[in-house]
Amino acid sequence: MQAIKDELDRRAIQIMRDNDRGGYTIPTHGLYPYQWNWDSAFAALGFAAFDPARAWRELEILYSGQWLDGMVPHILFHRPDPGYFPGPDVWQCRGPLPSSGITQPPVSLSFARRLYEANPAMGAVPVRMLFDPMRRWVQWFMAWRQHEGAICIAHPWESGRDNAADWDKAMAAIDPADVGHYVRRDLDHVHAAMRPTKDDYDRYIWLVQRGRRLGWHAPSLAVDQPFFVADPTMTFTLMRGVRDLIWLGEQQGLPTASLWNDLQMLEQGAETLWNPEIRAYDSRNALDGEFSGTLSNASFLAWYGGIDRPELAGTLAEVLAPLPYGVPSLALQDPRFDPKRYWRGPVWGVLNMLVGMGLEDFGHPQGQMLRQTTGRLIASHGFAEYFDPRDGAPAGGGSFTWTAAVWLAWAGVSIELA
Ligand code: 9WN
Repeated sequence: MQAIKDELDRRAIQIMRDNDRGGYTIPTHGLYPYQWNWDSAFAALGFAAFDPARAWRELEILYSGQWLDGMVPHILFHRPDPGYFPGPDVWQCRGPLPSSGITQPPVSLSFARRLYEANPAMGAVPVRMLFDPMRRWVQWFMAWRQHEGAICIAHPWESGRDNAADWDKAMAAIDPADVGHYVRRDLDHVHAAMRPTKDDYDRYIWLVQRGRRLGWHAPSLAVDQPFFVADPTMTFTLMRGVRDLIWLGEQQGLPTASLWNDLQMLEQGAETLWNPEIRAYDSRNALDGEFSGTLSNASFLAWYGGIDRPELAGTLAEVLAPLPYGVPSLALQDPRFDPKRYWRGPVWGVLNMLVGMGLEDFGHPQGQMLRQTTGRLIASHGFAEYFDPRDGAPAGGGSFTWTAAVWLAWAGVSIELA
């Protein structure tokens, strides 16, 4: 058994090294040739298992792309690559590095704490350097993405769960008739059945065009928002991030007062996402107040955010029961369930890990179970981008950084292979 684990460790490390572009990591060769925000945070955790200094470098480079207003972009386009659309020429942003104009879940705030805890002597300098940029990013979320205390997305890509069923109704309100001609590049790499539809893409690009027209100026973008949905992914990752940032600040004697206020507001906001009809956290359209009625893997991030809700454990048990590999991105019972299509059914190692870590923090046995399940999924089906939740068949891109990182940081640690 030890030999199998050693071989998987070796392969995971090799993937991280192959995707390393000298200080930052791409998610996978071909499909995603740039630095993505939350992928990079997972990459840092993966590196921490074998090269802690490199782990901090990943975060430092990510924050070097921070905008003056505090936002940390979802993609940094360090070197041009025609293999991905939309590239820097489409976004036309004004940050310190060529970037996209939207953000992604702030898991890097929490992963910085994990890096620090693993080696406080090495972490003291990077924490002192990153603390203020991190705090400014939190302020940006509270100023420009907050609605009744919950954190919203202004583009489906911000959630990291691009084509989740959560956004269907809100996206339907956008008329992308004037989007014009564009050429997708993702379909050169992955079968169309595993990717978002053309209807989705038209709206993704239409929202980018709107941002560009408004110069990516946050106050202008906030007027007559066409899409603004309060998202459990953002709300709970930020909530956890703020808790961990407070912890880091206290370790290093840095100012945390504003963060306590933010945390209180986020805790109130989380309550507005509880949908009693599905007995779980749900996304809520901030423009009309309607819940989406979606049981997704983000519905179970509450523990990760620091909230224990016994009723939620019952719903999770029902969602997990019919499937062998962890939390699907959409519950099997949902008529919109599509086992291969990206965030509308497949299992993602990263979400299994966040949900599992939260459960473990509260001592719930489901956490350890998810860790073992995810470990076995990767051991038998490889380091794919995501997996069919019914049989674990690999889907999307291969040799994926964050799946390797999940293995090294969590799922492969204390794995019991049969
Ligand atoms: C758009 C890189 C990213 C992940 C997202 C995932 C996917 C991009 C895309 O890939 O999104 O940001 O082009 O499909 O949905 O979570 O960060 O791995």
